[in-house]
Amino acid sequence: MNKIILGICALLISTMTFAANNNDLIVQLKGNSFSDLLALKNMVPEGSTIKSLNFKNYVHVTVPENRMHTFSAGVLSQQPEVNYVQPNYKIKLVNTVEAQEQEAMNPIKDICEIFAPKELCDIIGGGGGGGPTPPPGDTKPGDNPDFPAVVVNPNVGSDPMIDQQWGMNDIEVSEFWSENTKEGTVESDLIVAVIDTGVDYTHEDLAGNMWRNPGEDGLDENGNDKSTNGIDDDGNGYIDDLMGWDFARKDNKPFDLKSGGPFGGNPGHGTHCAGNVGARGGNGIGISGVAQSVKIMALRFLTEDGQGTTADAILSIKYAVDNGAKITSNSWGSAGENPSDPSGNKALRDMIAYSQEKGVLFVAAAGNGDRAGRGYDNDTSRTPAYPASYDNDIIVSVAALDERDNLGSFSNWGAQTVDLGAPGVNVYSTFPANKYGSISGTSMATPHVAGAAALYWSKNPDKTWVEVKEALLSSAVPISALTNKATSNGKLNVKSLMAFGEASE
Ligand SMILES: [Ca+2]
Ligand SMILES: [Ca+2]
Ligand SMILES: [Ca+2]
Repeated sequence: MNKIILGICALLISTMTFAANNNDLIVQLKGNSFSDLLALKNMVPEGSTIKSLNFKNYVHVTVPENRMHTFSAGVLSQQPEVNYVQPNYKIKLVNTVEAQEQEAMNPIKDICEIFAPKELCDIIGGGGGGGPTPPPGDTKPGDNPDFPAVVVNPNVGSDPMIDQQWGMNDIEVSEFWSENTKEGTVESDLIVAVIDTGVDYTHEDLAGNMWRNPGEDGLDENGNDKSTNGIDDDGNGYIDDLMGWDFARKDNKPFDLKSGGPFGGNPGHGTHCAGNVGARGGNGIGISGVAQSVKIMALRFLTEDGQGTTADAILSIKYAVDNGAKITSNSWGSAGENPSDPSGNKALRDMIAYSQEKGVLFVAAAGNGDRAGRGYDNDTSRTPAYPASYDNDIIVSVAALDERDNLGSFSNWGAQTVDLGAPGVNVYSTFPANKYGSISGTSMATPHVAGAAALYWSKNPDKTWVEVKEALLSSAVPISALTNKATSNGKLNVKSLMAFGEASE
């Protein structure tokens, strides 16, 4: 009886997966020979596009809408050459869509404070004038600035806006800096990939800490700039990828395009995250990241509307892992997966397993709650935040805390699935066009942990990812707000992190 019910359930789930008759799919072939691809080509309608994801025989298949009546994803999945078929699940900037949905239900100011610059919230919340106002200075495709020349970072001392960064005091990293700066700022070549909406790589407080791909930097044999010569100088499959790649627009300029204001758009999310990972410290400008001299690799796969796809997330993570990043900071979530289907979004899970195989730490936002903006338990929810809640060990899932050690009202938690808390309410950081401002979210907590991991790993380069994760969690300071709500029961503390393991042996 039970077996029969289970069987029916399984059938329903596999049918449901394709119920929308999705024309945007990720297909895993059993082989990757020419004949396998040819076989796939013959299985999909004429006019379909097939693009390799350069990973475990995965390909991205798009079937033209007007040919969908001749196509069945379910039938495709049964073909002998095909191992697995799944939708190319949509991916969102953590917050954006939820915020749109909240708009009708919550006081506008409350919503605004979750994700919009504070000064903008004040304008909106001030009332009187209709709907949300787009922020000034929207940037559009085509506005991507050229790469800056190599920036020499002056060591002139304090960062003038440091007092706005309550979180840096809270995690006791500033104490580490002051000890550290006696000997001058330690330069680190450790690479953190910010996989997001892009980064304003020209920002005055970020440009000096941007990763520069050594294979695309400098002059080629003809005396031309390798980053603009139109040649894939390092043969990594990407032309002129000096600072990363834009997988959404498929070009070499992963610039953070702003658009649409707080409701549904990107307020400069990736640039804000990058600032907390590693805005240049001690340069007399702006703020400081947790890691003051890290290398930030910019990988853009979320558009200015805050939207992306699983296929582009996979390509982004693969790029980070294959091009030298040790840590990825992931403030985004995938949507539409069925938690009762253990193979849901197998392609993304496989990619994160690859990150683990290569020892690249995957720091992820625990998620910003339900449609009403209330945080929930990722352990028990029917819609846990992904990828933060996948069971890959390499994932460090981060909840958001406020200045008084409370869990942000929007922040998800999970005794099994969330690892620790970090500053995520009213977090001050960099915005595009040399601007700065505060926003809130588990998106903002995540880069604090990524930056802390970078500091620790820079100091202890021989540690494995297992040891780095253990150090992060073991050194977390217990707080009541996270008791039985995170695997560490605590919050990030850089001072004890940097001291971790020093007393023993
Ligand atoms: Ca290249
Ligand atoms: Ca080139
Ligand atoms: Ca600075």
